[in-house]
Amino acid sequence: MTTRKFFIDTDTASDDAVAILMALEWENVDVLGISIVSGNMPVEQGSKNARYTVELCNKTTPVYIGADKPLVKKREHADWFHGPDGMGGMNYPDPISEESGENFIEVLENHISSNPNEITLVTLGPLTNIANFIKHNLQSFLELKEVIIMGGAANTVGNVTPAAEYNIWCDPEAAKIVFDSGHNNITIVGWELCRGGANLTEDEMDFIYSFKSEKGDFAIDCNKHALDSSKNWLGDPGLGLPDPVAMAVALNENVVKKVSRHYVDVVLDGPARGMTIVDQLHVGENEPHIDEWWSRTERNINVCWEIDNSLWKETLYKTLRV
Ligand SMILES: [Ca+2]
Repeated sequence: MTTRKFFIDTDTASDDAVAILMALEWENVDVLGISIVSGNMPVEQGSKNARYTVELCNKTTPVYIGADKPLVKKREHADWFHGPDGMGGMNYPDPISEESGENFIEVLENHISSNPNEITLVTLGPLTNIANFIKHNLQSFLELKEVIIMGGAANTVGNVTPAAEYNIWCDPEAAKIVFDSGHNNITIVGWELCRGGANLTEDEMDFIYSFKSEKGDFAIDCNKHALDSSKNWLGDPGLGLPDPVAMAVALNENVVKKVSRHYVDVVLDGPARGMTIVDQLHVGENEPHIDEWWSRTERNINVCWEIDNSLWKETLYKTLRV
């Protein structure tokens, strides 16, 4: 079986941790490195949470610290959602390993240069690190095999404002740089695919506990604060796990049931700041230049519209049973 090479960019809180665990436990995936970006957590706490997760999986995957603030906006964290430590207030012990002192941009650049068109980049946080990478070496970025982004909400409601999903809202300028990069295989897995029927029900959480595995317990325990927040703030019963859903899409190609390519833009200003607008019907192509904002006609992003919820959950279970 061919080994696939992954690189993960994350603002590690509780659902990121489960997504990282999934990639580390997936049989034919080699995670080359994990870069931390400011988002859910300040980078120091994100790094700690990522290293704890790597150690839980008995791996030595290097963790690199990236951008400690968005390109333009001020820092916004989400401890109110994920708990003060980002891990449901579980107060896990400090990891034994230190983060790498290397610059993740140079490390990723070297990996891509050694493995052109072979590396899958999965992003689980705001896109600041990736925008910085593009600004440093666009050509290298274009030589990634694919980019899977947990982010946005394709023409639908947001979770942090009525219009915007958290990751894109945190650093919309960075998202725009990534979306406009010219890479021909960028896929967005929006928040709308990670709620409702994608949420784990009480029975499904009990099912995971019934594995009696350390990783299964960890996956549910560290998300308890997120479970309550989801219920209380968003009125969405069950446990939503956006980053693991995006990771399932990256790991298992059958999870996505409907995907198509569109022009996607990011709103940079005003009350819809951070909103992802998808030209769902390609109207910009029918009447190019009819509107000053919609004069572009290229399709830049693969937009996921539907996933197989049973298969995403099976993909998750597979990595927690061990
Ligand atoms: Ca995240």
